Amino acid sequence: MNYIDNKKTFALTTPLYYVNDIPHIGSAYTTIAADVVARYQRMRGNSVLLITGNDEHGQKIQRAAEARGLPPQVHCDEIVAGFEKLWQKLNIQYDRFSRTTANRHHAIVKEFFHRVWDAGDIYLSQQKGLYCVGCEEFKEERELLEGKRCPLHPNKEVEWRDEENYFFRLSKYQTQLEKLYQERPDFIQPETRRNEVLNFVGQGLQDFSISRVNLDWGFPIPTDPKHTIYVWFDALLGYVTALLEPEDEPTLENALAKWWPINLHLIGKDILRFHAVYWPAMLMSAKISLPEKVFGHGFLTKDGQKISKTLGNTIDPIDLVDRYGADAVRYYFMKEIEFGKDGDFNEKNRFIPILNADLANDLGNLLNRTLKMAYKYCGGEVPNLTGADISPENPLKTIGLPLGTQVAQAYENLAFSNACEAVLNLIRTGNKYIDEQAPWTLYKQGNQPAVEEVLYSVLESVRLAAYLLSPIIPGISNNIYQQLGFRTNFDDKTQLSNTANFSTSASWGTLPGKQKLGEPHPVFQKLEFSETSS
Ligand code: ME8
Repeated sequence: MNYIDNKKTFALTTPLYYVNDIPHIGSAYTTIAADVVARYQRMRGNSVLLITGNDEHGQKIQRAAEARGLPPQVHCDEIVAGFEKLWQKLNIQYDRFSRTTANRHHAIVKEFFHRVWDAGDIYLSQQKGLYCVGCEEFKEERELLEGKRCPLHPNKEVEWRDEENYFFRLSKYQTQLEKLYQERPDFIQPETRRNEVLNFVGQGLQDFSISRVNLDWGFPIPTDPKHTIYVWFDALLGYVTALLEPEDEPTLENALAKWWPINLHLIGKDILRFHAVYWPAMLMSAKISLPEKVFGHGFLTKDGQKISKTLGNTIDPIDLVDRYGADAVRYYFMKEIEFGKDGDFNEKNRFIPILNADLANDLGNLLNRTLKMAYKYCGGEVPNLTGADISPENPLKTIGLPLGTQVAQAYENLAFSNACEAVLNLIRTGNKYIDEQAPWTLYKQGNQPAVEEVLYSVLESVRLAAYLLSPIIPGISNNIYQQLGFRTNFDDKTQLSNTANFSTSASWGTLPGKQKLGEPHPVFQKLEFSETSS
């Protein structure tokens, strides 16, 4: 394990998204999840490096630029700016933005190529087959739909290729890969994805071509510049380039010094093979240790249908955030879709009702009504109690005490939706508890100690909920913390990376008595369905 200043390092990646088009809701989905993991790891006091970026080379991008009548680099720069804008709007705190057109990336690709070449794992041969430019991948005929169409890109025909290419000796790594999957059963997650990979590898691995001819947009093969390096061979190394410190010379040694091995590659199920088969084999060939884990999540549909331009049902994530805010979008995807499974986006019937129920009615309302009572009955201060003063039978204390550990475990397992459900259970119980206890009646009866116990335990539960949900809804959590009288800023990376903070803050019963409360105001405005602005 790597320790820096006594902290564990945790490096994670999103895919480096293609720049053939403006960002897709799917890219937003993976990146939100990655940001949640990064924020959780920072909360645990770890040193975190979140890598995202763009994959800019290859035929698909070259054609997209041609279609717009732009030089490829100009096209890429424009699209990349759109990704950066989206990440800012979604409150994604990435540490590195990897662009495969960067000069330092070229240096890393060259050095890596030479290592694989020196290992004797690259040779020239004839490549014949059907190529899907959308996937940037050769396809077997049995993988295709009728009319030789790729199931992922059915609006485009695959193209016949018969050309001389350089090949990577993937087949040489068959046994080593199988050993890897057996010895490290967690390497590929979830289990269904692991099984897909075992099946694929079990059929026997074939060498794959890592160069293209008649394509300018990419890096030349260092030993034979008539060939261009295959986009995937180049793109996967974008993760390594991203590890360089800004002032570092771009060498593999420097890149691998501090953050390698990467702890988690978060990807969608569509690019599993590249990450769980090709990538470890490439690293084995270059004598580089392997990443810790590859997690392939499911695919999003819209109103039950595949999202595609042809169907005209794409969702512009920027428009969605503009209409509903970052926390709403982040929460919906993390809470409503079991991470790893496919999931649906339905704006009117699921997105809006769920956000209104959970964030406005349950969480927001509980804080708002309790704060108002704390002003009325306790002079605008947290009642002068600690968790230890609250009766062990108190239902909020019973749920609250083990909650920090449960939710931490859910985040560790990337079970975001379980994390949300566990917190919501506390919140819903809080609303029920306050209705049953009726502090307004207790106050009229002059039972001030009972009023204070009720209000303390509810305020503390809202605090704990805000803390534990802060990786998912940092804006709302900041707002709740301010209303509870704290100056915490969940967007401040330095403030959070302190291990002691987590054990205190994730424990029920740590809200300081007599803390001056902030002004009550709704933390989440009820959403109305609005038509897209575009
Ligand atoms: O594959 N549902 O880039 P890409 C969920 N450049 N996630 C989705 C999705 C959907 N409907 N559609 C896309 C590439 N995604 C390569 C990666 S990495 C070195 C190179 C997400 O722009 C999901 O994460 O096609 C998927 O794996 C990724 O976008 C594909 O992004």
